[in-house]
Amino acid sequence: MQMDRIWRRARLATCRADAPGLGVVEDGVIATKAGRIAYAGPAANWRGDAPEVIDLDGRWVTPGLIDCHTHLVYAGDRAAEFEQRLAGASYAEIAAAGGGILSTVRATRAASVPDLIAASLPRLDRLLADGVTTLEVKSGYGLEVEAECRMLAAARGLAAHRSVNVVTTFLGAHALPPEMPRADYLGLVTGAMLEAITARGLADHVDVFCEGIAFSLEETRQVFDAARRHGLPVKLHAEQLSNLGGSRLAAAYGALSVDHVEYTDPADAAALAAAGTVAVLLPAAFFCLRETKLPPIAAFRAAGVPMALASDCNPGTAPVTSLLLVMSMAATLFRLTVDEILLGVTRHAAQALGRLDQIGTLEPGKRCDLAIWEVERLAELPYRLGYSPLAARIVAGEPA
Ligand code: DI6
Ligand code: FE
Repeated sequence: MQMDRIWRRARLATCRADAPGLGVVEDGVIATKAGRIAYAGPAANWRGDAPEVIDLDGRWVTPGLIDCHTHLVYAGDRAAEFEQRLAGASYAEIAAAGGGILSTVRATRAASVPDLIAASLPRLDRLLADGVTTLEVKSGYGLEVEAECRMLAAARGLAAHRSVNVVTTFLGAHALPPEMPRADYLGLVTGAMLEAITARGLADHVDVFCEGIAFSLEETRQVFDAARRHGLPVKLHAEQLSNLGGSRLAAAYGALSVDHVEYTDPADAAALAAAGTVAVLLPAAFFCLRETKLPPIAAFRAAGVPMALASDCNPGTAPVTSLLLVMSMAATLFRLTVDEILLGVTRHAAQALGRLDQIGTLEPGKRCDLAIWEVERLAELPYRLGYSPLAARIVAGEPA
């Protein structure tokens, strides 16, 4: 059969669910046709040709990496607050003095869509240099109808500037804007904001920061009910700093993911597994906050909860733009295995975005998004710190 492009002499980590471990194929071929994977498997079973045949000389190929939790789009920065924190001020004290999330809200409200895109592209470029082909971007620094819409429009707009797939999440329930009582803001999020965002097709999911310093379990339920009325799947920032029961609630709503989960009760793992909810681990936020409470990883493993990894790229608690560094942190801080780390940025990250039918594994029919690596062993990806051995990034079958 005639293909558009073929990569041969590749070592494949297919990450397929029906294969053990990473579904490795030592002498592999990948063929693409019309942007999709037409074949990914052993050379011995391959018959076909293409105008372009690329010899990878034994290089490793993984699915293009997926960063399934970011706050990449925002304006301004918080380097001065970082200095205050080094001098002893706490995150909570800075927030109480009008800094923290609200300082990013002020800068973001003042930015146009082109401003937001221009501010975000350098961060995006760093992620792409690590082999990222899909990323999620959340709103949540606008906290008013038009500013939330601008953030999401900017996130969608990134795909017009770079070869990357962007998935968007409405996180109006990130913080309380200073100008409005709680109940009124909740009404705005579940009413006019969600209506404007769905009418303009700006969001793929809805998320809430369920936390003592943010939104309660009951408020989370209200936002989830509103998301359900609009037919949008939900995700949750759950148990980052304390346990309000967010993971259990998220599982009850069939959430795609619960994210952070340091304070999640190990007993909740069974409910997450039954609901097919992914636990998204965010080791860079853990690191930056000098957190010591580890997520209940043994319970997730025992119950079979899929674990994903993401950057949480944000100006406050995770100013990181390297997914490879996050993978390294998952190894050293969380003791994830190399297989868990790689599945965490491919198959499980795709599941956390509800996109497993499209991306996340090397299987026929999926979009041909690949990362090609100049490494001998895949362990080199989390092993090295601050070095990207990416040889090529392929998006929808095309070198990107
Ligand atoms: N969890 C976090 O760690 C960030 N947001 C969230 O829901 C913090 C965002 C910020 O400080 O700007
Ligand atoms: Fe986050």
